[in-house]
Amino acid sequence: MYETMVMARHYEERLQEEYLEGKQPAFDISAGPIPGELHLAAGHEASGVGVCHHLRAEDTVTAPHRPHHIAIAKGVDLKAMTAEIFGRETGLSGGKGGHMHLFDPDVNFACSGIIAEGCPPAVGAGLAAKKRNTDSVAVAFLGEGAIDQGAFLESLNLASVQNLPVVFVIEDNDWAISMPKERVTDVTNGAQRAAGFDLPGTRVDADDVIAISDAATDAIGRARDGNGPSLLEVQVHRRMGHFMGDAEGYRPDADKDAATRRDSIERLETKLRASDIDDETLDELRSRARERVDDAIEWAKEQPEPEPSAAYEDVFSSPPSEDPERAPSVADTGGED
Ligand SMILES: Cc1ncc(C[n+]2csc(CCOP(=O)(O)OP(=O)(O)O)c2C)c(N)n1
Ligand SMILES: [Mg+2]
Repeated sequence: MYETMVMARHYEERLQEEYLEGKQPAFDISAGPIPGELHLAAGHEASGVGVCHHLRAEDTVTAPHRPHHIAIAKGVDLKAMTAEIFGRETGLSGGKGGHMHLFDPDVNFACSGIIAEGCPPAVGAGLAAKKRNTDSVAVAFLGEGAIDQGAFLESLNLASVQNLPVVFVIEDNDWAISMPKERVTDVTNGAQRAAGFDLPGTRVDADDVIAISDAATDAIGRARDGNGPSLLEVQVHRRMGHFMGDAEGYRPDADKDAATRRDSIERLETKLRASDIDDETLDELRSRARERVDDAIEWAKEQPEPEPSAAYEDVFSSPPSEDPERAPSVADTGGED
């Protein structure tokens, strides 16, 4: 878990550097090696890792717009994921999905930029597992800012009434872009939402990967054993802006400082040292994690960009035009498909 957490943190730090290249001085979001928006998850590692290390490749995970730590913990191919983020042809979706739309059928992982959107597909995966009589489970991650969305509440209901093997994990980082949670949500503890659906709800108050893993053992075990869904909320922290380029003018300095001080990786290091894991072992794990990240980034940057002529491939179920030079018209896209 330590190695995966270090990998996830180093990944975000390296992407941060790469992302800024070429975008300054007048922040041009389309410039540089990583075009488009980028939401980094530094400070969320304990949640993705504490939950996903209980999962198998055949279990399904859906993640929100801040997905990298969860994807890494679920075992998504790091090189193909990085190439996707860099918009390259060898990326998970041929470079057309970008960082918010990673999709890896090999380990049943998907994410979406639409908040709470991962909940209904996770319920669908849970229903499929039940109908197929397997013991696979599905986990839907979402932010605390998404817990008032209909998609989440309807998913809790359907999972509950059908007794499906689904675990909903709320990552509470206190903020939804610039909105503090107390201004938009009636409960301070999102796990309380479970009571309205007659489900177990648990909150882990600190971003302590061991405590999160313990809570996930119960929730995932329950789902695997056919005892139905549950809801887990975990406290995490946003160490960076909502997205790259966010100056965070709305955020008090004390809040930012507190998020930086509460480092889940340091917390785990302290625990590991107390269990007689020596510095040399920790160094080895850290180096191996960083090397994997650096290799993936170097590899991705050398990958080719997709051919412009392939722009419509895999985008429409029936391409609007066989002629790559011709842009789709309303008539093209509004047809029977
Ligand atoms: C349905 C929908 N509404 C609004 C948005 C715009 N939006 C993007 S991220 C975000 C806030 C998300 O906050 P939270 O769920 O707490 O996740 P965090 O960014 O804190 O990880 C919003 C409102 C969206 N992507 N989808
Ligand atoms: Mg949030």
